[in-house]
Amino acid sequence: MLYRSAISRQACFANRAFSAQRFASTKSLRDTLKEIIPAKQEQLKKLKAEHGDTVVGEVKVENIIGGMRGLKAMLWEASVLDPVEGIRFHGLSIPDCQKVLPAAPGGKEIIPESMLWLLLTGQVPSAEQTLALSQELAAKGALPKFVEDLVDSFPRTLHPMTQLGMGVAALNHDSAFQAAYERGMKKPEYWVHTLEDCIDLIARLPALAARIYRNVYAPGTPLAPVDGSLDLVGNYANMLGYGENHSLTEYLRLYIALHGDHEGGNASAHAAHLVGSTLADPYLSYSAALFALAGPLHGLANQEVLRWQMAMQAELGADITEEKIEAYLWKTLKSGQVVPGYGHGVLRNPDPRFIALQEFCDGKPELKASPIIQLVNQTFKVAPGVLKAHGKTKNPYPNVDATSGCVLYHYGLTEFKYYTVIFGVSRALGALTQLVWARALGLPLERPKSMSMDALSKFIADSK
Ligand code: CMX
Repeated sequence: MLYRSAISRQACFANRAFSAQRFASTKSLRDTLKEIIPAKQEQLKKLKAEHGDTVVGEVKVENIIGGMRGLKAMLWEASVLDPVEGIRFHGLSIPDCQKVLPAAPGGKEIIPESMLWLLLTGQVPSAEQTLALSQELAAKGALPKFVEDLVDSFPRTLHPMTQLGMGVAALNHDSAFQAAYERGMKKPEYWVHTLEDCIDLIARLPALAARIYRNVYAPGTPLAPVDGSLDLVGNYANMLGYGENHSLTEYLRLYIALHGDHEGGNASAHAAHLVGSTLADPYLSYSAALFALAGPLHGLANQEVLRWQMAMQAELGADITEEKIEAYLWKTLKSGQVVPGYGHGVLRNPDPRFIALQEFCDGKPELKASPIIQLVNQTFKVAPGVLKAHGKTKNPYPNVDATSGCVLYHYGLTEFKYYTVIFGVSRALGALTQLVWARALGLPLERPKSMSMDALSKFIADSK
């Protein structure tokens, strides 16, 4: 609870919680979607017809030259990010989700299958529906032989994210959407085949990601096959070789569920949306997202955080005080580097995902006692003050990456170059959900208008 007070404004939003439907029927995922899609299509039609020319905001020169920051220009259904209170998935905050979404059998943390169901439908699934989805994913989880061979042919030195993106792109060999498109399917069928591809891809990601891990970090060792009795993350942990570690498996469930979506404007989600808008299939669209995620300002930050915290630990020695951390933070900033794990393009408060992961740590004595996690906590006490004094970042608070890798490290998953791959397994939940909705709603090709500096200067001169 130590961290939750840091976002006390969240309490003001309590009344808005649970806008998602709390109790779904026992219908299948496909039947649930079939039932809700017509109403959403109608909503969009009405918005277009009745409010198509309503002005939402203005476009300033600073938006055009500033990475379109803050510009409301995309439709994204599954989640909305408030700068102060953080992410809500169909209206549910992270603490709401922790209360209502089913866990894995024998576990306590949100199981990603239940988050996927929520993201896709806006409804909270029952334990039975979640289990049925787990079983479907496990049944579809094995990789085609040619993809195994492709991944096995990569040099060990190729970054795991490059391998993941290439593996995902190659899976489009079996794309149901692409095959149906070539047969001349009609528009109302688009979402059905998109959904099939999305479920198949989510199902196969653990086997692909685990194979990359085995090849890069433990070549020649056995790789467990997908086990039909396990959930998505149970299988992933098992294939990574950590199936016996219940705490790590639970952590991965929580991390993958919470990281599943962060509205649409972040680089990976937006890349999937942009590429998907060309009617490229979900495999090609999501491989684009993975290459965006591989950038150090985005998903690669979790590997950078650990590298930075460990360098700090090595330099400061055993007796680490807040004064020493403060001096180290200034040294980082004065050398022109960013403090990894701090700042955000939208958030202006500590990231609730960071808080949820810290609370997970608080509940485990071994994590509370872990020197690297203690260092994360100490840094959290000092860094916001230093970043405020530095005066550049609009958000001096931690984002989710400030802690995510340190827990993996504690449990023995010490290969930090691999951490973004786990993020990549997770982000599929939200980015692929939106592809289903984009096809169900018939969203068009994305095509913003660009301007040159000369054209901008002329526009400014002419408008004086
Ligand atoms: N340390 C030092 N300087 C920082 C900073 C940090 N953690 N965060 C932002 N700044 C600086 C920016 O580099 C920028 O400086 P310039 O004006 O010299 O270019 C200035 O503050 C203003 O930036 P901003 O508007 O606050 O932040 P942006 O939206 O441009 O960037 C982000 C957001 C995340 C890329 C940035 O905060 C950052 O680089 N953080 C560290 C890397 C990190 O943790 N990334 C993970 C993001 C989480 C995610 O992808 O989900």
